[in-house]
Amino acid sequence: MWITTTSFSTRGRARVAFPLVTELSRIGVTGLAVMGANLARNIARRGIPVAVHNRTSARTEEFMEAYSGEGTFTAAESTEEFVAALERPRRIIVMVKAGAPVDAVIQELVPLLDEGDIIIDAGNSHFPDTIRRTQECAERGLRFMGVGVSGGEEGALNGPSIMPGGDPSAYAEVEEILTSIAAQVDGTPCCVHVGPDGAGHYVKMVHNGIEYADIQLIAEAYDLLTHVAGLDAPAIAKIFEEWNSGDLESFLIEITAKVLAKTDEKTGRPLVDVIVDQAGQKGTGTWTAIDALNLGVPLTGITEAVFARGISSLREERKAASKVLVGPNPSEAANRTDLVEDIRQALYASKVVAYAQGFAQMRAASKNYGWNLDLGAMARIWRGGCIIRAQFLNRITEAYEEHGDLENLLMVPYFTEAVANAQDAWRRVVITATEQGVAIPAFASSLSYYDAYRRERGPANLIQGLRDFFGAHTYQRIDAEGWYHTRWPQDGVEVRTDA
Ligand code: NBP
Repeated sequence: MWITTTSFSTRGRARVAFPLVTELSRIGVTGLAVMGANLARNIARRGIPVAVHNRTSARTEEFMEAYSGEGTFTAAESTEEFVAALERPRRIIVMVKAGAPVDAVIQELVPLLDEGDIIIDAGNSHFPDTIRRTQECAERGLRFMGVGVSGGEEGALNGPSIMPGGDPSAYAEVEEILTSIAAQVDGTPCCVHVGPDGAGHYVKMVHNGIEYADIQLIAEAYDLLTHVAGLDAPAIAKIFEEWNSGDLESFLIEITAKVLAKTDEKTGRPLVDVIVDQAGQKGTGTWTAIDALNLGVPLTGITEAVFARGISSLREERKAASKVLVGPNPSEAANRTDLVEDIRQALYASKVVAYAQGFAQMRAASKNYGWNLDLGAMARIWRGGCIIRAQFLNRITEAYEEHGDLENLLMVPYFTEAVANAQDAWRRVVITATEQGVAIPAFASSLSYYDAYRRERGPANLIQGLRDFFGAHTYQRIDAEGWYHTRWPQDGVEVRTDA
């Protein structure tokens, strides 16, 4: 039965009457900024009654004014009303700014909830926070889920990629709702239970890290096409459009063509030429790099992408340095006819490396945190809805299906061959960019990773010798078991230290 709410405050605005439903809602969403509002609408459009709430109730009013006709919503002004509007076990999606706001919302909810109720943090929370919150909620008999949601506002509304982490019993209570609102690819929802506590937010974090690497590689290709091949933005847009029909087919390549093709209405110039070259970031790339360092995983592509955003933000310093620090003289030879195809291949090979590194990190994290991640399934749920959705992810899923617990994707024949075929072009691009003075941190570091990874014997023997010399850190020998130290400055005699 529909009744008209009288409890909803208007905070000085004209009173607005919304139809309110007396039946209990199956799920609630608190936090009605762009992501929460769109998720609530997505759920309601599937015929599921949703309770909605926001700290500042004017936002709830605006939501109801705009979208109440899209489904069955119960608008709650207070947290108490919100909780009372939900069937049990209560399922509450928290979609507020990551960090302290999530804790504030949990603190408000906890005293109002009953044993077995489920709090679902669907924002971009840092996984250690999710592990802590899971523990704190469990101590009060509540089930907590950390759920990664990718796809931006459009994805939240029409079908995101969803990475749910948390207790399997809690997932069972929300599986039907989450899989119904997720993007669907080949009839499969882009949503699968990732693992316990922080696993969902971890996978979302690495997804965002890979997104950083993907975007940085695209930016480096654009830089080379502009400053070495001498092409303008509309010409480069056409190149990206062509690239989107091959191996590189993906959402990011598709929107790169669109961004480059856009003309600025004010100046008549390509819009990209009037955008300030200073990249923002919200932290997930940095978190990914930090955890890779903690785990000892070489994650060069994503980490260089984070550093590249850092150097982009030093705009005033770069302006001053451009007048002082000299680069090479531009050479005509650089503008080869095959340069565009070389750049395409360098981009593809570097992308393979970035994904190989990201998946290697998830493998290491899975072991370290005890998550038992199904990496093939992670690639499968990234095929639709999310920012890094790409054809390419099918190959990664197949690789895990065929080869099981892979140490590194580069060892799968499909990727081994792809990189081997691209390597000559990749090396030419790195050489050309270096000769021309164009920074290509992600291209170059990915190639260096490839060269380091494929070497049976690298130069770390010398590093160990030096460490033993100045710090008696000891070393292992290639021809004997055990650990050794040489008394370098004293008598030069080698002694076994673990015997
Ligand atoms: P924002 O990250 O901009 O957060 C705004 C929301 O947080 C508002 O509802 C605000 O309520 C609420 N909030 C804040 Br701020 N402090 C609060 C507090 N102490 N108690 C209760 N509520 C509080 O919203 P968003 O862009 O929709 O993103 C939501 C989450 O989704 C974030 O974690 C974000 O990182 C993640 N995410 C965003 C995207 C994207 O494309 N935007 C994509 C994927 C994931 P108020 O109205 O009262 O101020």
